[in-house]
Amino acid sequence: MGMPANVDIGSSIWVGNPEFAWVDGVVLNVKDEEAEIQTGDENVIVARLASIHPRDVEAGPYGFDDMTNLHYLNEPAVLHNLRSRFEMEKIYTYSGDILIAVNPFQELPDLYDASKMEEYKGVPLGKLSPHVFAIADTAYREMVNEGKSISILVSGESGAGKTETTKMLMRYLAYLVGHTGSGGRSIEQKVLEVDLKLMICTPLARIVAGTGQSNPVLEAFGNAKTVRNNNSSRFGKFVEIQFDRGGRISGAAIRTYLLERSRVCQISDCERNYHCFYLLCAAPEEEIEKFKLGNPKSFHYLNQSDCYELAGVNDANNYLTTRRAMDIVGINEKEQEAIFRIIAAILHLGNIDFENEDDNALVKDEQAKFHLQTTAELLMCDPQSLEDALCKRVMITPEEVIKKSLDPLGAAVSRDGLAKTIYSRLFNWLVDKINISIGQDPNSKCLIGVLDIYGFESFATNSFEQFCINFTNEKLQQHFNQHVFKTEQEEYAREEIDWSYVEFVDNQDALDLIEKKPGGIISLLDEACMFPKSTHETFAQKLYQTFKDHKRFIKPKLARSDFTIVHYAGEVQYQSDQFLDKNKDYVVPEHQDLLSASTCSFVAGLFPAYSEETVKSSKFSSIGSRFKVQLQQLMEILKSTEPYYIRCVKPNNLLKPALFENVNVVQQLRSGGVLEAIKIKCNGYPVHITFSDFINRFFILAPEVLRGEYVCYEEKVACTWILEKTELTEYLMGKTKIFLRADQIAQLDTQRSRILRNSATVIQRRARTNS
Ligand code: AD9
Ligand code: MG
Repeated sequence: MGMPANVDIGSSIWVGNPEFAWVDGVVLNVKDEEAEIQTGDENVIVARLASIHPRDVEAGPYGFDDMTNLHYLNEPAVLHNLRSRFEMEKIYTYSGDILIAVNPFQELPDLYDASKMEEYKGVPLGKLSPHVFAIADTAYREMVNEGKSISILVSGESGAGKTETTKMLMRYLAYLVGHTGSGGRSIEQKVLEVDLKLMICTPLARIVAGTGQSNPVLEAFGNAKTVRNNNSSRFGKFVEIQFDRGGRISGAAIRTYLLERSRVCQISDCERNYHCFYLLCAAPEEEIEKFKLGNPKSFHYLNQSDCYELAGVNDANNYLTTRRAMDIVGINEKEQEAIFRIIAAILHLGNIDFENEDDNALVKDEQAKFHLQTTAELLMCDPQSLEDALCKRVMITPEEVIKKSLDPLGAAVSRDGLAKTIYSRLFNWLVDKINISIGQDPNSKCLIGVLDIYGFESFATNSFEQFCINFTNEKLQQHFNQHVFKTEQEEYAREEIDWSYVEFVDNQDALDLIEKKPGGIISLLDEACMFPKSTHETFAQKLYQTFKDHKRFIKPKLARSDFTIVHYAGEVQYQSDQFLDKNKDYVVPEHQDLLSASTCSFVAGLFPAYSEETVKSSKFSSIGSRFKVQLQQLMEILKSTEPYYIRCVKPNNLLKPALFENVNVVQQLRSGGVLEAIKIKCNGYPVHITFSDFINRFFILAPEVLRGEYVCYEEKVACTWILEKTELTEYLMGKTKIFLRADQIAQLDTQRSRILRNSATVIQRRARTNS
C-alpha cells in the first residue's frame, strides 16, 4: 500500500501469507531487502521487506469502533480489526463515516429490535457502537436539520448483505417517522401516533418499511437462488423516499437497473429460476388446474438445474404472501390473474420443442403441441400465429414479402427470446405499477435515496452482464473517491493545514475506456451491432486496434476474442462472444405483432404497437447505451445529494456463521474501495493523532518534556519539543492534531520500542546483579 516498511530488529510486523493473507510476527534480523521473522505461531521465516507492514502492538484485542483511529492504516491492520470484532459478533465497524458491515449469516439477538431503534434515535454518529441504524438516523437528521438530500450507497458482492441492510435502513426510517418527537406524550403526540399508525397501513409506508419485507413483490419477480446467495437480487435498485418540510414521508419511487434476463430460460446447476415460477407451481389446486401446471420438474425452464426447493422457504406460503403484497401495492385481482397467467405461459412456452424437417423447424410432438396450445390460450393469442412467430421470419425483398422458416435451433432461440422479452416487460410493468401506486411527491423538499446495486464481479467467465456491472462499480468508485478526497480535505481545513498534500486518485481513464463517446467500448459495441457483418471476432479486433496503447486495456496472450480491463479493483478478462447479442435490445417484429394482438388487454398493454415516432427515434437501441444513460441519471441524483456509504462484506463463501476467511475478505476490501479510500489517505498524511495522545505515546522519546520547566507549556509546544528531539521533519501541525506520514509513525514506534526494550534489559540486568 505504498507504505515503506520501517523495520528494525524487534519491530512488530504483519507479513504476507498466502493462506491467511497476513500473519503477525516480530523481526529477528534484517539483511538487505529481506527480514528474518518469528511469526506468532513460533515459526521462523524469511520475507522480503516489501511484504512487511508495521503492526501496532497497542491496538488491543477488541478492535477499534472506527478504523480511522488505527495508527497504522494498512491492509493487515484493517483486516485484523474487522476479524477481531466479527469474532465478538460485532459486525459493524466505521472507517470514518463509512460503515462496514460483515454478514453474520445468523440472526444476532436484539440487534434490530425496537429498543435498539429507540437507542439510536437522535444520537450523534460514533457515540454508540457502529450500527446501520446510526447511519439512517444521521442521514435523516442531516436531511431535516440542514435541508439536504441524502443518498446511502450500499455495496458489496453477491450475498454480502446489501438487500438485508437496505431493509434495515428502511425499517429504521419508517420507525423514525412513526416516532418523531420526544419527552412526554402530549395530546398532539398521541394524535400523531394514531395518524402514523394509519400511515403505516398505507402502501407507501409498507414499502418504506421494507422494500422486500412487507412488499415481497419485487423479490418474488426479481430474486432467485444462485450459488452465491439463496435470495439473490438479480437487478439493481435505487429507492428514493421523498419527504415534506416537516420531515414526513410524502412519496417514494423505485428505479431498477438491468434485470438479468437470461435466467428466465437458462439456469446453472444448483441455482433456480426467479422465485415466482416456483411460487406459482406451489399455488392452491385451482390455480394449478386453471394454468395446467404441475410439478416444476416437468418444465424445461426449471428442470435444467436439480434445485427446486429451498431450505427454510415455503413456496406455497410465499405465493399467498406475494398475492397479499400485490393487493397492498394496488395490483388488482384481474391484473394479478394476468400476471400469473403470463408466468404460467412462459413455463409452457419453454416446453415447446422443435424437430427438423429439411432444415425447417416444426413443433415436435403431441406434447409440444399441447404446450403450444396452452401458451396461446394463456397469452390469449392465436396458436397458429404463435407457431409462425416462433418458427418463421418475414423477409422483405424488393420483389416480394416471403416467409422463411427457421431451423430448429433458430426456433429455440426465437422461443427463448420471446420468453425473456415477455418476462422483462412484465417486471418493468410491476416496477411502474408500484411507483404509480405509492405516488411521487412533486413538491418534495428532500429525499433519502438508498442504492442496492450489484458489487464488482470477476468470475472464471465474464460476459456482457459483468461488463455492465463492473462499469457501474467503476462509476460508483469515482464518486466514492471524490467523497473520500473531499472529507479528507475538510479535515485538513479544520486543522488549518494546506490541503495540497492530499493527492487525488482517479479512475477517469477506466471510465473513458468504457463509456467515451465516440471511441469507448460501448460505442464500438453499438457500431458492431449495427453493422450486419460484424462478429464478436471483428469486434474484438477493433478493440485490440483501438486500445493497443491504453493503460487500462490488455489483449490476453492466448485469446482470440477475449479482452481484459484493468479495473480499479483488479483485472477482469471478458469473453466477447455474446456481447453483440446481449447488447441488442430488439424485439422481433413477429413477436411484437403477435402479442400486441392479444385479446388480453394486459398482455397487449405490455407490447404497445409502435408509433411512427418511436420507430424513428429508436432505430437502434442498445442495452449498453441505455444502461449508460440510466447510470448517468443515477449519478446526477447522487451528485446532488450528501452521500453515506455502507460496504457489506461476505465473510465466507459457505454462507455460514462465525467463519471469517481472511483472503476472501481482503479481496472484497480491495474491490469495495475500502482499501482504496485508505490509499487516498495514505498518499497524504494518514495518521492524525491528537496532541495529548501523541504525548502519552511518545513522551518516552523525550522524557524531559514532562519534567521541570517544560511542564507548564501547552500540549502543542510539548509535541513540538518531542518531534524536534526525534529529528523527524516534514510532519504537519494542525490545531489539535499532528499529521504524520505512515512511515513516520512507524519510525517513532521503532524508537519507542527500542527505548522500552533497552530499559527492560537494564531492569533485567539490575535484577540479575541484585540477586
Ligand atoms: V445479492 O447481490 O442481491 O446476491 P445481497 O443483497 O448483498 O446479495 P442479502 O442481503 O440477500 O445479500 O444477504 C444474503 C443473506 O445473508 C440473507 O438472506 C441473510 O440470510 C444473510 N444476512 C445478510 N445480512 C444479514 C444480517 N444483518 N443479519 C443476519 C444476514 N443475516
Ligand atoms: Mg440483494
